[in-house]
Amino acid sequence: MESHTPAEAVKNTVSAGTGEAMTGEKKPDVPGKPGTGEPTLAEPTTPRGPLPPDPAQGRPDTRTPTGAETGAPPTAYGQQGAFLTTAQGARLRDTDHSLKAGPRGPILLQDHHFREKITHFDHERIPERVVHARGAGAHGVFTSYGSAANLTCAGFLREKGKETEVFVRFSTVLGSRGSADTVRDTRGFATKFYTDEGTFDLVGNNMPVFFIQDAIKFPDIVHAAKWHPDREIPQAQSAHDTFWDFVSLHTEAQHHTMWNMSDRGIPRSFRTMEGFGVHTFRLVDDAGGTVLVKFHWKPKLGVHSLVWEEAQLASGVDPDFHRRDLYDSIEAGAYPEWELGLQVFPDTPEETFAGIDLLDPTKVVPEELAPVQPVGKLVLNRAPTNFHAEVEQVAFHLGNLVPGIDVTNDPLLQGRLFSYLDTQLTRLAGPNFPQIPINRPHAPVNDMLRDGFHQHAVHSGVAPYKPNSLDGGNPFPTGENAFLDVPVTVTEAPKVRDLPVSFKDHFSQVRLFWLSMSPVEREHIIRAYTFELSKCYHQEIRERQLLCLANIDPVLCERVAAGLGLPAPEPAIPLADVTPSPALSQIGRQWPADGRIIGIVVDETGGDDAVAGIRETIAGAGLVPLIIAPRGGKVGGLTVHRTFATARSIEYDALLLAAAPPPAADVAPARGSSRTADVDPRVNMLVDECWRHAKAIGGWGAGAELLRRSGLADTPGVVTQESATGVLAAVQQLMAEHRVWERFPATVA
Ligand code: HDE
Repeated sequence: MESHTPAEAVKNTVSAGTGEAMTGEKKPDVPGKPGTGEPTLAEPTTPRGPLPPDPAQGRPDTRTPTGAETGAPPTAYGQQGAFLTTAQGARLRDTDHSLKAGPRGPILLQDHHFREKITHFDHERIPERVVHARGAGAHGVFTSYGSAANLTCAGFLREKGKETEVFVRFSTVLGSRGSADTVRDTRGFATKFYTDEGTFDLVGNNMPVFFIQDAIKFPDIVHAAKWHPDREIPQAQSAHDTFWDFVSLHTEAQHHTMWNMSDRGIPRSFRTMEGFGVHTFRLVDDAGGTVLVKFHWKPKLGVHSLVWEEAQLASGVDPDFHRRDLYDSIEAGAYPEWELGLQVFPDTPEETFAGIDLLDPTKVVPEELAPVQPVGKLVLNRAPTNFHAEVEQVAFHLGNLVPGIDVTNDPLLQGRLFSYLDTQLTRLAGPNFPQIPINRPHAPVNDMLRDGFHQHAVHSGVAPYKPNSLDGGNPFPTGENAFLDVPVTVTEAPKVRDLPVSFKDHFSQVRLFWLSMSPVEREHIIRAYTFELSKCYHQEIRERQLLCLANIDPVLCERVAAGLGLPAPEPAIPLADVTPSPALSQIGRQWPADGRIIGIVVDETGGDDAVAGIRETIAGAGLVPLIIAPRGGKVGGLTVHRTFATARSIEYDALLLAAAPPPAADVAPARGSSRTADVDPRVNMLVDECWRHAKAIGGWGAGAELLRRSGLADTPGVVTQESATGVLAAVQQLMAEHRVWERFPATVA
């Protein structure tokens, strides 16, 4: 391979001077056009300096699935050498013109490069996931605290300080791949632990319960919740008739439905979501002893949500809101972080704890009854290099278990064990998807799986069967560090299509959730039900859902009924007597504000002298300061990050006003009388939005004056002082509680 420095390369490519961007080749002259003396077909100009290949696009590992080097020559892989080639490695002179019968003629079938290029392009997309199609992922590291050593022999959990590489994919459930991030929905939280003992996948959600108790109903809930089949609308929404038709008829879905209607359905970002394994799993220790556990992810920054108006705005203003936040925070070094925790229960034959059936995935065990015990830390520190290769092609599977972790008989979990492997056969086109780089175990593999579509390995040996003598009997089963199917006794029972009686309680835990919410969270839940049911066309569906709400709580039912203009029905069953679980509420605690974003509004002059210092203090505290100015570029020596044309409340966790910028000449003035008509209307809108979205707001100097004139200065969470540093300190304190909820006194106790 010829080697050139990048500088030489650029010089060489540009010097061709043909107007053809960066190809380094001359355009063939067009016959009939007054000639330049150049031949009709381009001479092979042999560019001396194309840019060297991007190292990030290096060839995949040359390991076979057994972990051994294939010894394959490098030419077997793409993205090598300095020059453009066909997929077969033949160098190309031109990739911008198809081969034609004359410059004005039709394309020739013999143009193999054209056909190869277009054919490959035609097949670039793979089928999107049937659910969880919209998502984003990142790489990271899991570090074990060693605190689970007495519970499991799984090395990645047992050894203190042990680091394990992970890949996490977050997702919404209902929308298509291109749908918006901030819709009201459950979020997927799937983690692939590449452990030394094989890959362990924890394929969970940001809610601890599920809509159905038996996997056989999954197609029903998904068909009901996805778009209507006739028009394929609405996209990524549960606010439509078929969803509410199903959940109102199928009351075991009521618990998960209330989680969706709560603030958990509209997370602020992936890094402020909890994660749950949902099902109960079984851990096995060295001696074969077992406990039942539920997995929890606890975000370092706390659990925070958007407000509904923000979620709706973001769907239009920035549909990639969560994806962007994930990658921006990683890039800024504010790595998203969670603790993995376990709720631990004795493994009794009843598989029940405090009267709660541990096999029922519509139930939680309140943390007050079984505390979540931290066992390790997850840090996401690397964005994908190629979204398709990693995020699209990653394939999770509940059956990816390691020694020390086993499944239970939860009927939802049992069905999932089938589904995840099955779906990849279509989505990733055949059975060899575990060989795709993102899916490759980091533990050595020595399976006897052979051939099939997209086989990457060149397996050696003649006897891929057991027992064999021809390959010396290899490979050998072993009991050492091997996966153990816990020999749980399966009770002798008739074959039935049924569920345990304990699964029939569909309302008590929904009431528990409702009563555990703070007043402001209840207010949000009421509004969410009212919004969603208002979007249904069928009166009988609304009425049936009100009947369900009556079985949960009379205040909830009455308020939603009032919003719909319907009478509130009486409950059909006695209201459950439950003890609330404060741990379920998101509000009322203080959290670190790391990586949170503070917008600073300045004018053409860049605000006052305090701004530069304030910006540094914010960045020094691990937060992200964004300067918002009338125009891009620099103002008063400050780099502008957002302009008035692009700044909306959704992006900021708090807003500081260092100025009261006058209206720009090209912006229509505010209509009607306004106490702040002399201020740019977009700044007024930003301040109003931040106030409505319960965000901390501060101002000094002209900024404080603007807040006073707007009538906001004496309202909760608005700080006006002359000292900029004093304002910032007060705003940071407010941010620890995430929002200023006092602005909206709740009307439900
Ligand atoms: Fe999934 N689910 N699921 N699911 N699920 C899929 O697998 C399925 C369930 C979850 O980022 C599919 O590769 C069935 C519960 C996540 O790639 C599919 C049932 C929970 C993801 C599938 C459930 C989940 C999926 C679609 C009922 C939380 C995204 C594409 C028994 C504990 C993973 C794919 C990613 C994806 C089936 C219920 C979480 C079809 C049959 C409960 C996070 O296999």
